[in-house]
Amino acid sequence: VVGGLAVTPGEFPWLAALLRDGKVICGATVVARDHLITATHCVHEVEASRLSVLVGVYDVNKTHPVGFDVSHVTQHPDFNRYNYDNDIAVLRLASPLPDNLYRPACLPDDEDMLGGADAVVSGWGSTVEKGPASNIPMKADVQIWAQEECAGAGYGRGKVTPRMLCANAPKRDACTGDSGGPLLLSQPHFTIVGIVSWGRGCARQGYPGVYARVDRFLPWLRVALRHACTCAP
Ligand code: 4AZ
Repeated sequence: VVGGLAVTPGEFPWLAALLRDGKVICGATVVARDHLITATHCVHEVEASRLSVLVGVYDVNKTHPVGFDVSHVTQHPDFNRYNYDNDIAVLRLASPLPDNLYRPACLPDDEDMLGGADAVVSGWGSTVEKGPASNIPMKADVQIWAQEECAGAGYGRGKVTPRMLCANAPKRDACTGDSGGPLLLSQPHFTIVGIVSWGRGCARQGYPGVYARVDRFLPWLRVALRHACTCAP
């Protein structure tokens, strides 16, 4: 996250780091005791046995990564590896997380009105473009763009599909390593509305962060989650 502040330990109890072969590669979000949401591009063609998640961990360099094993990955069947359309995946854990370790984020309502809303992005990604990953999670308040503005943004027509949304603020953005992590509305309760997906560089003017738009995937998500969401608002 560029232009952010350090997350306080325990502040985002749904925020997880995704490990591949024991190394942090992406973010993820806990939505039920045995399910997380991430980006398909983080797990594309990776076997579940190589994946684990850190939950309730703050400094990812202090705890030599021992994660919770991922038992199954559901990639979105329409993921497009060229334009990152449908960049969402569900991770199932081999065993449920201990109750005291996490709190799930909520899923959004059908087709929420999001243009102009204030949201927060968080993760262990770079704090400057091309910089190293962060040891501790960072957060930044960003604003969600109207869908029409986003579709006509610097990226050019057609690059941003209806399954994506744009968000940023001056000098604030997601960055490399934040992929798969959440964009959340904090009001009225923490709700995952986006998944960090792509962008040109980080915090460049006219090039907002682009996110998978979670409300477009609700029917698919409910099945992939086996109807297990247990966010109690
Ligand atoms: C990345 O490479 C990445 N500024 C994620 C988000 C953004 C750019 C790059 C958005 O994971």
